[in-house]
Amino acid sequence: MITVAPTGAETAKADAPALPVTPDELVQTAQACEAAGAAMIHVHIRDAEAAPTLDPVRLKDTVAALREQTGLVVQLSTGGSVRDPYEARLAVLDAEPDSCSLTCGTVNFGDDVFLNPWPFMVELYQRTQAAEVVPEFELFDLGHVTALNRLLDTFGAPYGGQVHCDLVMGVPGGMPGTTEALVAAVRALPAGATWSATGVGRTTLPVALAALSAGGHLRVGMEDTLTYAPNEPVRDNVQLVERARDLARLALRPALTPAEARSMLRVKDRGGKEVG
Ligand code: KMH
Ligand code: ZN
Repeated sequence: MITVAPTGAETAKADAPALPVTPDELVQTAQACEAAGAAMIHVHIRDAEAAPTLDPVRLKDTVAALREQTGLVVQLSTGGSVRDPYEARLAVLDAEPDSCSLTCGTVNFGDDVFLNPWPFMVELYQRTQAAEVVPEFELFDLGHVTALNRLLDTFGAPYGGQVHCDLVMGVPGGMPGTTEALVAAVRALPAGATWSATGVGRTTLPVALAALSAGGHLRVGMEDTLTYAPNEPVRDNVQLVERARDLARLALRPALTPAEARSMLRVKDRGGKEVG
């Protein structure tokens, strides 16, 4: 499964003009990435000034637009930006996405701190269960896997029953984007969990190759990667999805369709665009 994370919350449009920040840009990017092989989209939205926002109306409209105009599994970020308050992050679920991110611990994030204390994780997890939204457990560090196991042991299975994780590697402050770190994290995952991996910045390719060889899925996109090769900025999100699709083909692990991804993740059927 290829997930595209096209926007993120930390890069300014001025620094990366190809970053999709308007609703139209986001839908067009989503459609092009779906055609290139993506099955899920990890969504951060921006306001009219292209600043990160968790505005509830904009979130709802975005989910509706993506559902009408693509077949992608729609995953909203509950991480938001490093400055978003907990209440706004919890309220993301009101937009009724198929899936949401749920980060399993606090991590230094460059010069900032991405806060995910245990009580916040618990509250968010219980809200995903009540709202029938499939969480994707974001693991930035090995200790986050411990917290994930504690969450499942204490509060039971996620909605749908499938535990799905995403290793976010190479963040300055988190686990390094290396094969050794990936193997250590995967070994500690609960039995039966599915997982993807993404390597931030220059760890993108090593992490993708390690994930493919270890049986994982891939997340790519301009949220995580702005440089395609040394001295070559990323052209757009499609370029990153196409590279992931080609690597997966080479590994004889062709990309899942959105329908196959829905079935693997056991997302709730909320209607939306018919896909074959
Ligand atoms: N913007 C990062 C601080 C998520 O989407 O859940 C957090 C993030 C994780 O992007
Ligand atoms: Zn994100």
